[in-house]
Amino acid sequence: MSNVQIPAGLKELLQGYTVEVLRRRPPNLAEFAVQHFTRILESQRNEQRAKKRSSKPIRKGVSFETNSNKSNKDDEEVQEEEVEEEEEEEDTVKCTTGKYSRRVSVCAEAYNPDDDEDDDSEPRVVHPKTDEQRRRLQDACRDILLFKTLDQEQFSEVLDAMFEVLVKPQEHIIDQGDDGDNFYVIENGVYDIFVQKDGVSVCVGKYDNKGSFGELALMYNTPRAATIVATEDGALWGLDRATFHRLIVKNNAKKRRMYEAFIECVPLLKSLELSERMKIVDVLGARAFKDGEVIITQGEKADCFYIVESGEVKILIKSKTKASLQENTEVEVARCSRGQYFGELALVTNKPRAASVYAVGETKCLVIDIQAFERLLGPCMDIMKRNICQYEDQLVALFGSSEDLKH
Ligand code: 1OR
Ligand code: 1OR
Repeated sequence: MSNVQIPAGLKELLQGYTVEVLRRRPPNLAEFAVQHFTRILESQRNEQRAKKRSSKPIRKGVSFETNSNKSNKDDEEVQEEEVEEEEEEEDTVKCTTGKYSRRVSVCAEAYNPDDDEDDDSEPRVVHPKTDEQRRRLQDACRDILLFKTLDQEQFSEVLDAMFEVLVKPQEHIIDQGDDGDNFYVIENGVYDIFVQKDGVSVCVGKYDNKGSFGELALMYNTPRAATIVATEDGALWGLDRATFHRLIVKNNAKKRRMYEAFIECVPLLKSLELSERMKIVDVLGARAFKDGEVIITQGEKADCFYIVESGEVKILIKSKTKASLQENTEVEVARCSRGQYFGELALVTNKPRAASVYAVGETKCLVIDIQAFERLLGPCMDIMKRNICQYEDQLVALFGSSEDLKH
């Protein structure tokens, strides 16, 4: 027996099964084992497809502008490979429940988070992880807005289902126009966002070592809305489409019910269509702050926008040269309460935060990340810019000149 080799991953696989048995106490262990391991196998296939897909565009060429110059032969080869891939996937559909198969027609399915009742009875996806992997995953997911309204049990199901994806420079994680397979949380790495404009791929932003992407195609059954390319070695955590649907999309129905009435009353969002306001609800996160807690620090890099849901915040600015004020003294310049917004200035001007913001008493804020802000709040930009002009006037009245502000 001494020379028997234990295959890599066996321990984790059996541990994962044991944990699930203890957690769910199934009446038939053998039947549950078949379901459990089938689900792992399906997710592994799904993961392999994701990797294959993300490596495929490298072959196609990283330079977007030169894509149209590809020879016909290249096109044919790529098409043939795609046909082969689809055929392979059809095989997978035959021998599984089909839940993990890639969609054939992305827009055929109407968006209705409430109508897929069978989702709840499905066995959970579990990708066994080492303690070290789980710790890294938890760190990466701590500030993910889409996870903020999940309860403890749902969050832990999400963590169980996530799998690690290591990426190389120039690797395409997502290609605009493709069907959605996974949602991704960034552990590290910088990722450029490209969007096609008049047939040319334009870089419209980037993710810098934090955040998440790939939720839109899964939420709305639409083709991928942007291309995401790694600019350096990086690590991501993927969440398969079925689990995303079962936990996040279903939770969105609850979120809409919870925030619809409130969002309707936010003056800034009045000019949006109801469907546009609901899209904001789908991607927002909720955060609670204690009395005196810092929400924004003046001078820091900005990555999100806030709306006060309850309580109050005070906004303070540091002055460095005004004679009557000591160096670094903070002066209160404004307060925001329910329905009012803050944190837009740095996102609009692309500068560091212009002021610090603190909670006054227990305060709850709705938070929207910079990508969703740019994507969804365009129609409200005029109102925000008008208010920003008022900041300038106030600034001059208070400090004499905007040069006196220390970022
Ligand atoms: P997805 O599933 O459509 C591509 O796959 C992902 O890129 C998308 O989900 C978002 O998570 C992410 N417009 C659309 N999608 C974006 C954008 C974006 N930025 C990131 N993603 N815009 C850029 C905003 C900075 C608007 C461009 C007009
Ligand atoms: P931010 O992203 O720069 C701090 O982060 C936020 O405080 C800022 O966006 C605004 O949303 C908010 N001057 C600068 N920022 C202000 C001001 C302000 N008021 C609110 N914020 N002034 C007050 C005008 C009544 C001018 C100060 C002299």
